[in-house]
Amino acid sequence: MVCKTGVKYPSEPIVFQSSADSDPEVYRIRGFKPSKTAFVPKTPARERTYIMIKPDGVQRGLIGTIMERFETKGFKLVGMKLAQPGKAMFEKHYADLSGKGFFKGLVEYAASGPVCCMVWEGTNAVKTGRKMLGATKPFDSEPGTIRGDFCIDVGRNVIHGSDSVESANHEINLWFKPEELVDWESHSESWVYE
Ligand code: DAT
Ligand code: MG
Repeated sequence: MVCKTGVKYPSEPIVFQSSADSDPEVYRIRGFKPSKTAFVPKTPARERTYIMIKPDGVQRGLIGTIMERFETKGFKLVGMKLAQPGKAMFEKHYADLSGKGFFKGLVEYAASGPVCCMVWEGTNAVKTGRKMLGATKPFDSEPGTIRGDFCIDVGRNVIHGSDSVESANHEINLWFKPEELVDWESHSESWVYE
């Protein structure tokens, strides 16, 4: 499948009718010979994830440093803006946590200053993004992760990242209008992906 930018998207699984149809490239990536009817994607899926630098990250001048990590990793920026939308938006964004004792404080903190909203695209962008963020509690975040390197308190943990493809799609739709996302072709494409 070829997307608008001409980049090949491996969204359609390969169906093996017989071992003769099997693709050696799949063996190399997966490390095993697929069964006759196995559904094996040729490469992992390209995804988009919603990453947001919270008010503490913005105030502390960490936007550039954090963006650099995603950019140098090889992910492609497809949307970015600074916003200060107010509490109602964060009540929606954090709706799954509305029953938690820290919810009120979380919403107040998130709405207290500008946030930097971004959409990054790439293979496994959601899970990799979470790894780059580090654990929710900075004490548990490994050094080398964003939270591990730049913060101490869970209530000031600098950054948000989608935790699944489903929540990424929901959060991208919540924060961005379709026309705010730019589908562009990176000249690094063939230097980042085989
Ligand atoms: P994450 O941001 O890693 O996805 P989450 O979705 O469980 O974590 O929680 C959202 C944010 O809420 C988190 O980044 C910081 C805050 N938070 C989570 N657990 C907390 C706690 N026990 N006390 C205070 N704030 C907390
Ligand atoms: Mg979360």
